[in-house]
Amino acid sequence: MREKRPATFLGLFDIPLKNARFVILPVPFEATTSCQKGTKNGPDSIIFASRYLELYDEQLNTSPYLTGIKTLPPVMPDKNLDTMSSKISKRSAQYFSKNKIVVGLGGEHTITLGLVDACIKTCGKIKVLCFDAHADLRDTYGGTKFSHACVMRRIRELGCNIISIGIRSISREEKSYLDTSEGIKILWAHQMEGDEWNKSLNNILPSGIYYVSFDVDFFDPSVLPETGTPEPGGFYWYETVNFLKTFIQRKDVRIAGFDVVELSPSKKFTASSFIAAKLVYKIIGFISSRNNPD
Ligand SMILES: [Mn+2]
Repeated sequence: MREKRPATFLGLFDIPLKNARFVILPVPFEATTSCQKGTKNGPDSIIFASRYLELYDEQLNTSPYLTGIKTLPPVMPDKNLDTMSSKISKRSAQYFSKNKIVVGLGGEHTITLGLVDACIKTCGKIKVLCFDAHADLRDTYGGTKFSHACVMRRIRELGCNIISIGIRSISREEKSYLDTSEGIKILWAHQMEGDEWNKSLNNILPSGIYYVSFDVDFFDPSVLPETGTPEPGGFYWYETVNFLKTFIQRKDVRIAGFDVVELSPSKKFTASSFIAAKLVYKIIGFISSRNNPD
């Protein structure tokens, strides 16, 4: 039984870094969550649930873990929000620079800033594709520039283009910023009804190197209720996974790293944690099953 195995992603035994194509970086950081607290328990809960997933993927007819997945020690939280970001950046840069695909497990959405910073420093010009219910474009929130509600604005200030999809909650201040800024594109949830968004979105997403940030509140709360700030009108499992498959397997797109953030598990053993864990493994599977190796 795999539950006797280590407390690693999928319960896999440790492998040397050189044999890993993916590194799982848990970041149990929570300082500014607005609504439902508990995102600091996200990484542990995802890892716990992942140990019960099947290693074989019937959609891909492969066992994606065979490409090498190593779970790293967590980045321990720091009280200072600014230094936490540079701590995450320094840790993850060690792996981006070795061409590893870094998989950040949050934690609140703020952790994405450090990960993207490291990704830019080592991969150069990248684009950020963000799945989220919220625009996260505030300049400050709760008295800090490093709130989860500001993360995409801070990332834009790093100089990379952002495409945010599934957005269905934004303030007037953020909308004014959006209307007067370049380099940020939003696809609103109300424009993504029906089956067509999968195709039309792939037509407008440019080629290039991407960092993907997945806030689990992109999903409808009926799919995944346990998140920091839930919003109605979200997305379902298959439309999301099918979009990810088409996008990730495009020959003109490369994924340098990704994160899954904002899971706020009420207890260790929940459907929301399983869904987040399976999402991580699905994305790993889509990246590792591409015809052209990265
Ligand atoms: Mn969000």
